Amino acid sequence: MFCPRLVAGAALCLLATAPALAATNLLVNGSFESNFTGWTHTGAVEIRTDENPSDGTKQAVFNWGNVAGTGVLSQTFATTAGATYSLSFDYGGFASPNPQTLGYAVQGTGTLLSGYVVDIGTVPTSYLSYTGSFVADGAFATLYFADGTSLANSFASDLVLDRVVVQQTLAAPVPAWALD
Ligand SMILES: [Ca+2]
Ligand SMILES: [Ca+2]
Repeated sequence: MFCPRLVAGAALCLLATAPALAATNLLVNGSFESNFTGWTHTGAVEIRTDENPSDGTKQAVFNWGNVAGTGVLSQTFATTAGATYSLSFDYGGFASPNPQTLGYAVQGTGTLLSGYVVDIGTVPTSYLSYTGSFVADGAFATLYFADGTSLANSFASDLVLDRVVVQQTLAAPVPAWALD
């Protein structure tokens, strides 16, 4: 606490507060409102408006039509080694109640986070939200999404992704040498 003495007997005290971490999305175009801007995409993934986006008017749709789940999306973003980040996204299946499988991973120098989520198709898309966290190990990390839906389960169902957000939640610890 910082208490400069202004006049006899009176002190103005400023509470010491940790610098607030701005809750900004570190990803470019995480809601796909600018189509694939900021994302690298391969395989069966496209931007659509007609499967009930969870945020805005556009969404990423994997395995649209009766094709196997081959779509991959990725985006690289700057990180601070040792800092903690959250990853969140909305996902769902659209149309027939076939299970739609979405793999996700965050790769820095090593694999920082990975797993997969599954949802069955509904009309309209009923979204589920994933939230996870990871600790960065370098100056950059890459977020990957990969469709793991089989050809059989892709028939009459699609996998939908929207509102992808990466935020820093904790700063890197102060190194011990700086505390001396
Ligand atoms: Ca969107
Ligand atoms: Ca499909």
